Amino acid sequence: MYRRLVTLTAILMTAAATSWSALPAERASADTIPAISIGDVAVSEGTETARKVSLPIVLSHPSASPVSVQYRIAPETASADTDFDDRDGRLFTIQFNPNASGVTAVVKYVSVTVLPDSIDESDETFHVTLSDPLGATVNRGVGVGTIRDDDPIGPGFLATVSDQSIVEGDLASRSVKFLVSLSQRAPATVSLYYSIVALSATANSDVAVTTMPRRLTFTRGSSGFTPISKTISVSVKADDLSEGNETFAIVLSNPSVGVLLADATGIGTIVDDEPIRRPLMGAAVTWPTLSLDSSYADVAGRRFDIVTPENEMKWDATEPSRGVYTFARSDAIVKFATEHGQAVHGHALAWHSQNPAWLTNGSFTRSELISILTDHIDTVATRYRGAVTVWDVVNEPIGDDALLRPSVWSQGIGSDYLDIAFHAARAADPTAKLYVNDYNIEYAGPKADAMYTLVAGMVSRGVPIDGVGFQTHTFPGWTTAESLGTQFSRYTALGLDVAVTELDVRVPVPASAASLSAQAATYQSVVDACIAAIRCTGITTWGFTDAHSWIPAVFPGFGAALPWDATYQPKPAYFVLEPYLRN
Ligand code: 9MR
Repeated sequence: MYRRLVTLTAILMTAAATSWSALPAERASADTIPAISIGDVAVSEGTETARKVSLPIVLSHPSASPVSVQYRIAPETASADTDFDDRDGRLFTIQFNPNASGVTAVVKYVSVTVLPDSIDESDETFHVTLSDPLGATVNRGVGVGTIRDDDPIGPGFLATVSDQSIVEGDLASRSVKFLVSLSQRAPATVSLYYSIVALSATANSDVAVTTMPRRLTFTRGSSGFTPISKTISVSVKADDLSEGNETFAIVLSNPSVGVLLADATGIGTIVDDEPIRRPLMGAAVTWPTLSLDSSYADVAGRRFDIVTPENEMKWDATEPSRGVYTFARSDAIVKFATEHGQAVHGHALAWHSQNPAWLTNGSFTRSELISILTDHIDTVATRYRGAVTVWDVVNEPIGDDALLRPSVWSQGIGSDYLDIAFHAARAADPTAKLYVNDYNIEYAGPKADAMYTLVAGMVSRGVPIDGVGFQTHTFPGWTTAESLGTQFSRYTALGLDVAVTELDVRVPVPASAASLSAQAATYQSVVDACIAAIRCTGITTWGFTDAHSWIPAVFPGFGAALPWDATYQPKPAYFVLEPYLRN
């Protein structure tokens, strides 16, 4: 244990102007020296050998004009032992900006070095004395503080690491999540810099970590410090050892003083046996633009893994007259995708919208409608077997009222039209993943619940459904990683895949820098949710350039919803997606 009773002396100098030479008139008389005091001096953070001491310096000043104060920490006069050092005798400047009542406080942090001693430790008291610019002591400027050395800062005290798990990555790079907990009695906030200084794999040594120092700031809650969850990147080198679970250790250090925090060691396991994938990145594309705009075709062909025909596989495009199929445009997109090594997300086999007049205006019996539906699905899904890897078998089955949406299908066949459509799709293409796709199911609410009930019912009946598409037409702040993750997890718990299928984030136009930054944050939330959900297969944006988007026509005053602007320049949202996009 240590005992330190010390005194810090701060010499304070004041000036009304920021320039030291321009002393204010009020400085001429001791009576007009602004009242300065120090309150609540406390150690705010630090380690065994270096602390920061906070000095809340309060100025009570009648003037509305700003006042500059210069101060110096004088060599300490420790009354018990001399284990504090001032920084370097430097002059510091504080700017006070009096508020309406003329009173302001500025909290300054002073770094002190704590020299080792062998005296028993207890709470240590020190005081800070301020003096006026001429060196005379201002008696009001005295503060008393306590260093609680009983709460050791350094080895033996600090952080514990637990709960490590892989949250994302592919075979060459992973992110590992770990939880750092802090247990000590200390001031309300404690900052700790850490770097990953050691990592050892017991199975094979193919893991490396970034060692850049990072800062953790712990805040005290009612039951101690709130643990902090952190994610670090590790790169995994190829090796020829047989892969098994690999155990590694993370040791935190405090690079500011080089002290190793020995207790801050955690063990984690990399489950190499489980292939970890990046989400497939996709975009909706339209054939007219793809065929006419070479910039559009260039980005579409190079940057995405999967493309969704925005309109070309809808019923009005593929079967405009009963039994007469027109596949020129959908074929052209499939050819484009194949030439660019891309998969196709088929959209959509059964929907209430974009149906041809013969279908919506016809008076068909239930059994005729079932034949029409299954014939169509058979024809289209068979044609694109092998190219289409995911089908939106049914699009938007739930209405905004959270009931089964009225449509030619639900009204003409009944609620079992979904089961019929999925069975027909599986029969036509046994390998494509079969999805139901909808919007406004990205957050809790009656519609999300109705979708879950619908899908859970299909699963329980053995209907061949593989996944749920979350369209995610949203605006900044609306869709959060948490809300999306909560909805994802309901379906992944059923053994289904999930995907973001039509992402765009509309903002008022013309877009401001602030709204584009908020937009990027929402894109990030979607990426975070998809990365965190092991069964989120991909993220598709509805278009990719603001030059071609459905938003302005449907939401007047809004637009700029996509990652590339109208001239194909990347926007902040692009840089969120970039790590996952193809090159
Ligand atoms: O982007 C599509 C637009 O070009 C069409 O005019 C519109 C017709 O309804 O459909 C748009 O795509 C929709 C998609 O098929 C289903 N989810 C909502 C999309 C935006 O309306």
